[in-house]
Amino acid sequence: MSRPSLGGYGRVRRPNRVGGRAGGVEGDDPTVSEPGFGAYDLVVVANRLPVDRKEEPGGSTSWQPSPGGLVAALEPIMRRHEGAWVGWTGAPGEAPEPFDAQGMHLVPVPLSEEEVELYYEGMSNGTLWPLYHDVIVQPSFHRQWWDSYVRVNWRFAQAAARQAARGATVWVQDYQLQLVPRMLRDVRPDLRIGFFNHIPFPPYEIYSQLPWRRQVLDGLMGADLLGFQRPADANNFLRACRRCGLPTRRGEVVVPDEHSPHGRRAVRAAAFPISVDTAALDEIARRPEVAERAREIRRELGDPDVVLLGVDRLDYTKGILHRLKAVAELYDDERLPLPGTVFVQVATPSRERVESYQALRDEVEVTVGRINGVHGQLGKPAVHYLHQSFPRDELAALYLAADVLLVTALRDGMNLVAKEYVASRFDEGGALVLSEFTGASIELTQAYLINPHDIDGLKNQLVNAVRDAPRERSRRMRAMRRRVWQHDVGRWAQDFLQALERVRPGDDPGGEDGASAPEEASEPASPELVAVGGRDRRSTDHPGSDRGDVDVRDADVRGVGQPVPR
Ligand code: ADQ
Repeated sequence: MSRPSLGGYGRVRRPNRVGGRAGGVEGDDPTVSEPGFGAYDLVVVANRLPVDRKEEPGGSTSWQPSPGGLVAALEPIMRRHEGAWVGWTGAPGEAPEPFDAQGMHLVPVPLSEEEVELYYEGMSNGTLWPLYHDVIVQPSFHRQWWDSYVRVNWRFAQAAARQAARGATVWVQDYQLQLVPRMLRDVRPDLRIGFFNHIPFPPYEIYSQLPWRRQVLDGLMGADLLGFQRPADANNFLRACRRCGLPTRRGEVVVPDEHSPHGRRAVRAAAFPISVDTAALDEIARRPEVAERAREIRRELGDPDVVLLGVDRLDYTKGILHRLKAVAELYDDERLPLPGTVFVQVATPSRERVESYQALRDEVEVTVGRINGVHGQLGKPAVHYLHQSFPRDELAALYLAADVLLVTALRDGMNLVAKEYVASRFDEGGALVLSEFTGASIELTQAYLINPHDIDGLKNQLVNAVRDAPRERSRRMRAMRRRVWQHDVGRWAQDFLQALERVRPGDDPGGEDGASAPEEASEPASPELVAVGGRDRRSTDHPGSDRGDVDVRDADVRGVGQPVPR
């Protein structure tokens, strides 16, 4: 069976392939060739490195660990496996030489000013981000952005191929690098390749708008295991595959593969909901100085009866305007008494050069100003708005100070803020109002769940969260804490890597035991897409509903939605 023919990656020259053996890679420059293998058994490939560059007063630079769940999750594993991390420093221009920090080998990938604009701000954040988040904002489609995306993905793939030892595991992260799995497999078929999508994978009706929908699927298909936040995301992906003529069965896609002895291989798709470092957050929140700071925050706010809190990147997916609308109406209706209530909205600056983010910031700031204009008093704003980043312990103090955390995302892969809040509430106090459009809502079912588009419903649940008896609030918080203790970020990484370990590259997915034999597609493939599977499946396809063929055991294995005994 021939490999999928996708018509190439647009106008960009595809990387040359190294035939049937594992070997070296070629660079952007065809005269440069680096045969051989790297030294690392585990290579993480992510858009960003896990460190931030810090300019010291004397003009020198140092590297500080960048806070974040992914780094916390992977750091111990990276240390154990002698891992390398390939990523961008966050600043345009030349990249520093690879260096060692925090027990990891860090490999900076350079991005030019133009690539930051086209690949990062353009294709990643102007096309894929809005498309994958239910087109809350209209995605833009530009061929120049796509070309840059291909070029940059290839650069990341090359860098990873240079670091990976023979037979190593490479774990590619997120939507900015969806072509890397295929590019890597082409040059290094010896590798075990995993990919994790941190954001939702949209329904096919939305995904199909992408002019490069075939190429992106082909890019992902280079992986052995594709991880998604929710079973629904994995199902959306599998359905897109079927629509493109690739047979799927029980959470696997069968793809042609000339490197495999059987001429084909299985790509598994499953849900692995990401989480937080629960023990670390619990420990920070228990520090006496953090508890003292939480008390101080309430004093600074004027000792109100009720503190409402929102903590988000300033992003249109987070539903900040919906939240402000609900709170303002509750002030209007006097169902939230003033001045006894304050709302603190912390909004981290994000993607500030992207137009839709500038427009959102303006709208949020005008709205906050309007609410304070109507409801504020001298020295007592009704909404405190902080467009700033905070260190971990200050966030923990804010979480402890808040009676209610509001998470009103319109669409969110997971939402770690919700889990951080729960992990920090060792006192079993506080209440979580949580959008059902977050991945977190599948696990944190004891939250006050809301549909952020239903402003009346949101208002009612917010009032319930404020007014419910402390016993009821503690009962809910206790149940949610059990969940985040048992499913922390370490378990997420371990589950994913163990599932990737179980991939046996030589297996025949359509082999005699029939365990994972391909099934017929359940929907007609789009006529122009049938070439993806290497053969025309139209004659065997029959229209029908999406069978949602992520094996339900995927969900059970991860415990999604399952009550967890303590
Ligand atoms: P994000 O969209 O960035 O992540 P989220 O999961 O909530 O959303 O993570 C935000 C992180 O930033 C949290 O760790 C939070 O503590 C931190 N943060 C927010 N405001 C801050 C502030 N003012 N100062 C300091 N830190 C702040 C993407 C996806 C999510 C998915 C994650 C992980 O969009 O759906 O949960 O990746 O997979």
